Amino acid sequence: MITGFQKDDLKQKLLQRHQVYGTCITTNAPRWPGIVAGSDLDFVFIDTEHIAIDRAEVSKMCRSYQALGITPIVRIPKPDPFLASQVVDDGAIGIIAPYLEHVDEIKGLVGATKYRPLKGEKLKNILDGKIHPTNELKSYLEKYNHGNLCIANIESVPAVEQLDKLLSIEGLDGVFIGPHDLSINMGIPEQYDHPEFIKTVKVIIQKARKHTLGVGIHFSLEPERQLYWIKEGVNIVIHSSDMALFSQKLRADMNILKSLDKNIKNDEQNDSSIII
Ligand code: 3PY
Ligand code: MG
Repeated sequence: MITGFQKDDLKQKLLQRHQVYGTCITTNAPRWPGIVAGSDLDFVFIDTEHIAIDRAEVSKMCRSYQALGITPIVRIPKPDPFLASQVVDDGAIGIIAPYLEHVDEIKGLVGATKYRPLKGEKLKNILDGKIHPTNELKSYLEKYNHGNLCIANIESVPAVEQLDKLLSIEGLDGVFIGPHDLSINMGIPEQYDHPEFIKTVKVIIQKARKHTLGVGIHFSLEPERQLYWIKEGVNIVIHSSDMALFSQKLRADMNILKSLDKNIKNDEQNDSSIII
């Protein structure tokens, strides 16, 4: 463990309204955590919604990043509290679930991250405020789940329509805006400069800040897009992914290398035309 790293580092930074920085990680290559650690990130976002990584690999990734002082946040494939508490057992500090639109989904995820390992009727009654845990149980659960983060992926019109209700759930720490799903749900696929898209993202940011939650938007495009949204109030910077950065750089480099090749071919063609 890196000296000084505390499990609740990211939570504290968010509470103090600091900017935090991370990227999406899709590879389980053993050398990757050390390489990523060179970029001074606060967190990594490990996505198991769209990326095929199995449970043991996710756990190894979480523990490696944690050992390097980087907070692992894992997106589970669906808003299932059993999956959420499982991934925390496996070493995730933060969990995100996609496409949240219902109060009960967020409550279930708060239960899984803040009241783990409690489940079933008792947890439901506590979350609904019908019963209260004893002081002993409360302090046990607080200690057991210290530093855990519960983050909601907001990425649809129905979610935006009842955002205040969704974001008022106690125990929720932050919002990740999914621009791809949101734009598709709005009927304007990938039109990230569309005035309606910009207006909607601004509403989500303002509401998240009003509820004192961290908020970020995950773009795999140029950093200027992140800068724009940082100026609009984003404090969780989820920039790109290993896969996107690699493919963008590889494509750009190949274009440079092949342009030389094209020049040579053009020269050869010119030469041959001279010969002819
Ligand atoms: C989206 O763009 O929909 C995402 O969920 C990005 O992580
Ligand atoms: Mg999404």
